[in-house]
This record gives sequence, structure tokens and C-alpha cells, in this order.
Amino acid sequence: MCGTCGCGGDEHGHGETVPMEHRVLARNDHLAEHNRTWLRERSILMVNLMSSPGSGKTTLLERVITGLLDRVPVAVIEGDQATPLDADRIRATGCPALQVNTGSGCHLDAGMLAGALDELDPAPGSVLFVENVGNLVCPALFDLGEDHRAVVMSVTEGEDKPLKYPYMFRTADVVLLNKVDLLPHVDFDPVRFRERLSRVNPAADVLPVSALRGDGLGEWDTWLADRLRRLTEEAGIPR
Ligand SMILES: Nc1nc2c(ncn2[C@@H]2O[C@H](COP(=O)(O)OP(=O)(O)O)[C@@H](O)[C@H]2O)c(=O)[nH]1
Ligand SMILES: [Mg+2]
Repeated sequence: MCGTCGCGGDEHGHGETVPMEHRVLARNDHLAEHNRTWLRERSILMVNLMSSPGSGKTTLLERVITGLLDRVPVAVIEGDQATPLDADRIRATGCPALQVNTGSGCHLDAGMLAGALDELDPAPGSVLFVENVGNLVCPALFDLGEDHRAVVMSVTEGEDKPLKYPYMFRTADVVLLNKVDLLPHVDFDPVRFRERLSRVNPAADVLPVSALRGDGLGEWDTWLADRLRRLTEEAGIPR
């Protein structure tokens, strides 16, 4: 059991904590389904970005939003423990953003998202990004109703992270391997990283990127455009 938020640790945990963890997560899953329905009714594609603090989530969003905004409405929900700093950075790109501060909480949950969706009210057909609280543990356990999970990991964090934080990497649809501009300066082998990731999640797409220098951002944009196209085709909406 996570001492900070009571979000549940190992689903096969010990003793009295298990039923409570299951109740917390079952309630969350119920609210996540409500969010999913809300998003489907509006044909909104929601992508949940997760990482440890400082991996480059906000910088990646600033960069990709600038390209997307010409073609599609975009909105961002920012999750942090405190400060409106990230939402301010996103708004500076011209994109609507709402900050949700979790206080001592170490993740966003589906209930917080439901309130944020009502308040932000993204335009139908939007791409909606959620920047989760920086943390490789608790956010992985909480379904927000998102269509896709993107995990950002920078090359300064070490190749072993998929093995050490398997819950996070197991549920990722795409892993953005950020800060590749720093590869000449750090001891990080992208091949060994992919091998370790494939042990916990062989299906995840891996996109090497540098939010700072721009490498791979076209591939990230294409990945998003492809998911948006699939969503609208499923809904039978012409764009
Ligand atoms: N060298 C390098 N630094 C980056 C890159 N992306 C982000 N950063 C830096 O990493 C720090 C944290 O970035 P930020 O986007 O705030 O991370 P977040 O906490 O995950 O949202 C900032 O100083 C960024 O300028 C990158 O691709 N290369
Ligand atoms: Mg950030």
C-alpha cells in the first residue's frame, strides 16, 4: 500500500490492505468508464502522459502541440502536486490548459479527471493530453478513461527502468525515449533498453525523440495522427 495516497501497491499484497485497495481501484475503474463514455460521445482522443519528474513531458507537449494546433483542436490537463507552472507553459502555446493540483497525492485519478473534463470542456474532435504527476509508480494503477498511455523516459534515467517499474511500462502503448541529444554524454544503450522493455511489454512502440533538438517529433506527430484517424473512422466521422 502506498503510504502517501493509499492507492494500493502490489495487487497481490498482504493482509488487510487488499480489500481496501480493490475497492479504491474498482471505484476508480467505474469512474474511468464514465470518462470514456464522455470522451467517445465527443470523439475526443485522450492520451495519458506519464514519467518520472523531469523526463520532458511538458517540453514534448509544448513542441507537439504547436504542430497539431494547425490541424485539430488540442487541450491539456496538467497534473502536479502544486503550482500552475506547467499549465502556464502550455497556455503560452495558445492551447487551452487546466491545472489539477493533487496536494499530497502522487497521481491523478478518474474522479479528478471527471471534474477537469467538465471544467475544461475540450472541443469535440480534440486531442486531449493529460500530463500525469511525475512518478513511475502510482499513476500506472489508475485508469483515467484514456485511449492511450504514453510513457516518457529520458536517456539519463538508465536502461533498467522497465524492469524496475514494470507496472508503468507494461501498460504503455508508446514509450517516448527522450533526450537522445544527450546520448553521446551518458552511459545508455538504446538496444539494451529496448530488450529490457520487450521483456515487460513486447507490444509497445518506441519513439526515440529529443524535445529540445526536435529529433523524432515528426514520428510522434504521425503516431498521434494515426490514432486520431482510427478513432474517427471507428466513429464514422469525416474530418
Ligand atoms: N537535453 C535535453 N533536455 C531536455 C529535453 N526535453 C526536456 N529537457 C529538459 O528537461 C527538463 C525537464 O523538462 P520538463 O519538460 O519540465 O519535464 P517534466 O517534468 O517531465 O514535464 C527541462 O530543463 C527541459 O529543458 C531534451 O530532449 N533534451
Ligand atoms: Mg511537467
